[in-house]
Amino acid sequence: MNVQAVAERLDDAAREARALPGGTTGLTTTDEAYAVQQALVARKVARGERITGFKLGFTSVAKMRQMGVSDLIHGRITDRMEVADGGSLDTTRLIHPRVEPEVAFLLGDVLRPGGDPSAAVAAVAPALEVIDSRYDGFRFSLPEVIADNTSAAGYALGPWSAPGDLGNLGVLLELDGRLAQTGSTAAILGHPLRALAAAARLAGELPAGTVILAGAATAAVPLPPGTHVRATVAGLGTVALTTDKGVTA
Ligand code: 0L1
Ligand code: MG
Repeated sequence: MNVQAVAERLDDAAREARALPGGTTGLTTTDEAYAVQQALVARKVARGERITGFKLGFTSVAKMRQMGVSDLIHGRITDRMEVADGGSLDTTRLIHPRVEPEVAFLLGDVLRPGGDPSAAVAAVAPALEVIDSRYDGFRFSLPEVIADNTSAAGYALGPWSAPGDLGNLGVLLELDGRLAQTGSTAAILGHPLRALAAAARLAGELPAGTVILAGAATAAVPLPPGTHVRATVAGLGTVALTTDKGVTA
């Protein structure tokens, strides 16, 4: 297994919106997988993308069940993936996008492994994450999805507010005004702040200004072109985007 070669295959697949068959990377360990992810993200940075933050995946039982895995994973998000709240996401550059409702944190202070996550948080927001596996049919092994930067493809952030009690807030996901998923922030590792603590444990030190997507509160749903999607987190508000052919995010 050649780290750079696998990173290049995944990068090309994303840039050409073309799925790779799962099971063909030769990846067997999570250490190898994170090395590939790092090389993949380095290619994005070399093209001018700026890392804006960190994401956690498989933080809820619903997501673990949906994808048949049982481990927490993490990836990087960049400025190119961000869609303004209420803005448009060009799905022509994606393969088979799905969307999920999340909670995002903004760090006002550095968060070190073992540090108090609530002391480091400046603000919290409702979020949408768009995932787009670079593997055919979202079929992959755990090392493969890690190498693929945990399927990260897009995100939108709603209004930031001061963090209150996030332990059990209702979460709704609507597509074109129809309810698609309901859940609770309690589904995110029992409490979204636990995801933040896990992020610091997994990533090492997280600097002030980092955005952290804490993970989905429900299973992800397919996101076809021409769809208006909205997430509501009780007490935090709403965040929305529209998928629109021909408009670059
Ligand atoms: O929960 C996540 O954001 C991880 C996504 C990776 C797995 C998937 O593609 O569903
Ligand atoms: Mg997610």
